[in-house]
Amino acid sequence: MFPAGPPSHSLLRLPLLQLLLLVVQAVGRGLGRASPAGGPLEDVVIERYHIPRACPREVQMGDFVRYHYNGTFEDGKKFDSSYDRNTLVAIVVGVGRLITGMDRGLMGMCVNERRRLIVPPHLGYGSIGLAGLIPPDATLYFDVVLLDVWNKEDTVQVSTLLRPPHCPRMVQDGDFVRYHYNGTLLDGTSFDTSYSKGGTYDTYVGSGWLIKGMDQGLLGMCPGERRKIIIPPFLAYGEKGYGDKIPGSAVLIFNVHVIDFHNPADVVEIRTLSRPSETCNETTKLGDFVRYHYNCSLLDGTQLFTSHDYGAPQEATLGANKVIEGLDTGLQGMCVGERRQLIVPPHLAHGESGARGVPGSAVLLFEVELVSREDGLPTGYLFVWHKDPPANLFEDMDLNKDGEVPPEEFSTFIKAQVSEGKGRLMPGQDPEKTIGDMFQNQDRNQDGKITVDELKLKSDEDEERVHEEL
Ligand SMILES: *[C@@H]1O[C@H](CO)[C@@H](O)[C@H](O)[C@H]1NC(C)=O
Ligand SMILES: *[C@@H]1O[C@H](CO)[C@@H](O)[C@H](O)[C@H]1NC(C)=O
Ligand SMILES: *[C@@H]1O[C@H](CO)[C@@H](O)[C@H](O)[C@H]1NC(C)=O
Ligand SMILES: *[C@@H]1O[C@H](CO)[C@@H](O)[C@H](O)[C@H]1NC(C)=O
Ligand SMILES: [Ca+2]
Ligand SMILES: [Ca+2]
Repeated sequence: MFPAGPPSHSLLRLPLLQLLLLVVQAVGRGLGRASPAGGPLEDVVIERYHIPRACPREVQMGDFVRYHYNGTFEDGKKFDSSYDRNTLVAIVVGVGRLITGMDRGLMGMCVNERRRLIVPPHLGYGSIGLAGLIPPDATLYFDVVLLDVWNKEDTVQVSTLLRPPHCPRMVQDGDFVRYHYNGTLLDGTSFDTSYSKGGTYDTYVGSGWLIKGMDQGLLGMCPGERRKIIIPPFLAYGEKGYGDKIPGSAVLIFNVHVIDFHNPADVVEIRTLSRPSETCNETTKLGDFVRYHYNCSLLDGTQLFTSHDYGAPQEATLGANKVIEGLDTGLQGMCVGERRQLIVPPHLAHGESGARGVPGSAVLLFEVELVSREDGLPTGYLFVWHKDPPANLFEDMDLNKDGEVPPEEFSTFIKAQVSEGKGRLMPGQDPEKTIGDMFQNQDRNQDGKITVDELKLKSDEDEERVHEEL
């Protein structure tokens, strides 16, 4: 994707430097070496007046460097400066592209180091000089600060800063990762950070959404892991750089903190923490009405919700679309008293956009404990008979035989059916309310009593339900 060799356009941007190079080559091959100008110095004098405390790497022959410099004569008069052009030098060092004095003077330099170089004429522009700029036999004084160094043989360098003791899985190609990062150049200049955006950076790994170096550097990370990833420019933004923050041919350092990741193919991960073996003869299934306690957090441990805040267990009918899909699945096959850990990927939770208190694309970690289980009712039903309803339903309901059924008679009748095990009410709601709702349904003209016709009418209408609902 990016050419690994030294970029030629950076030379075009520096007409003076280009001139210097051409002349240097002439001097180096012919005049300069053959007849040294005879200055007092044999070699470059290097004064390392600022050496940074940390120096993970020193400039070697063939490295690509970026640096700023000032050039002055012995009398202090400035003849050149990268600052004046507002462009630093980006070039391969030690291969004759610079004057020999500079090629030698940069060797062994650290990023952020500052050096003063004294370059004798025979390692500079010799006895000819450079028309209009450098007089013959000039000794040159350079002040240099190194900002960047890399080599086209470089690979992505990864160092783990913190690895959580528990690593359930590692990032693979195709995973969707949520992470925080701080991005700096080698000299420490910050160019970007996820923290300024109010959320994690979320992306697929290994699908070309990221610069190549990042696609590589994130592989194998655990949830919660912190890494430093150093990326050479040919695996980052190349010769062009990016925006006004990332210069061309810059090495990038990313400090990365992975919050969570998942794969679009993930299912709910279920781990049983404890299970009461003796009483576990019945497990939850689709359609069951369950009550459960839960704690919900992000993978990094951030607590989101807990049923303990509400003082009562959460209630749900499994498969009724009342809870996230991951819970509908994760709560099946449980027995009362069982505790589970569920890891729910976002496509089975709150998706890419998240929900109140839940970041988009977040993986959720649940701890659930099943409190109770009962058979549920089909959707829309308030009551079902376990067998056929009584043949003389209205007569049975009309307890005082006056031809009408007020709420009191209705309620007494239904409660009797339930307690005799002949039918059951919708779970999860106050029975009084359910019975009230049933009465309302049956009392077609809303006069506060059910007549035999009203009961028939309702039954005829709901032919399908006649055997199950009143
Ligand atoms: C070069 O000159 C500028 C302006 O005088 C100064 O700020 C800078 O520190 C000097 N030295 C280097 C290495 O750039
Ligand atoms: C980024 O920098 C901030 C401020 O220094 C720090 O709190 C945070 O932990 C850093 N994040 C990473 C991923 O290194
Ligand atoms: C399960 O066990 C309980 C109590 O031991 C019992 O009441 C119930 O009928 C059993 N259920 C099944 C399906 O065996
Ligand atoms: C949730 O957290 C509370 C308080 O830390 C704890 O008592 C409870 O056992 C946890 N698990 C469940 C399933 O509620
Ligand atoms: Ca009556
Ligand atoms: Ca009526």
